[in-house]
Amino acid sequence: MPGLFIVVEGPEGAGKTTLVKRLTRRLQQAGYQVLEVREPGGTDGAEAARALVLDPERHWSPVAELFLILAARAELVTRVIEPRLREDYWVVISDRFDLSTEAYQIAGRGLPRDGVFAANQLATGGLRPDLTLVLDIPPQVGRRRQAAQGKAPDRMEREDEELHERVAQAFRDAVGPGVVHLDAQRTPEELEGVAWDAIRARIGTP
Ligand code: T5A
Repeated sequence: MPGLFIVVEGPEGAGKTTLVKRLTRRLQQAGYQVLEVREPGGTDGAEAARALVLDPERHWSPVAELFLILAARAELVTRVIEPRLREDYWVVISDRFDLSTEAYQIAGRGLPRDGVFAANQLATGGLRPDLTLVLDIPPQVGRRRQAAQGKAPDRMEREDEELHERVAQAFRDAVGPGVVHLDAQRTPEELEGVAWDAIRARIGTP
């Protein structure tokens, strides 16, 4: 597809949302049309699934949690992301995508890799990010940043330290086509600079 699909990934509080907003501005200044999305979310149905899966009052089995997340992803991909990527000069930038499923549902919850990959393939129709920027940060540092914001923790944020350590390790270990690791303990300005370098390298802009 002619458009570019960029994903920002990492543990809780790594600075993903902050970076997505900064990169959106940079890309727009460079003349691209940019669509910002978050996962799970981005359509009415996907936002409803997000509210269900992150509701701290609800209990979901790991498999049910996976399917709520994948229901949201299927909606977002088919209704929003793919139509944009079919057009020139469009960049879709997503706050999380399928690497989060590997980190949380496979490494964190212990679901079987092959089954999760097959279900994700069905949900996405095989869509893969062109570039995945992984923000590496010790989970305690990210969670301290979140605590400083004073937000009520959601269902995932209430999980124990061991799960969050497995999740962070899975992000640190991630490799593959288009995967670039960035040190999330830099300042937001520095992080934006190195992320922009990675994007320029991918799109070939001098
Ligand atoms: N989930 C999601 C799954 O289990 N499986 C999946 O497949 C998917 C897609 C989504 C939840 O869903 C789960 C994982 C998640 O638990 P979310 O809201 O996307 O939830 O995830 P969070 O990580 O909880 O989002 P946050 O908004 O809390 O964290 P961000 O976006 O990483 O961080 P951000 O930018 O909001 O910044 C947090 C704080 O740090 C400061 C900011 O100002 C803010 O106060 N900050 C920095 N401070 C110092 N240096 C920097 N470089 C900073 N950048 C930001």
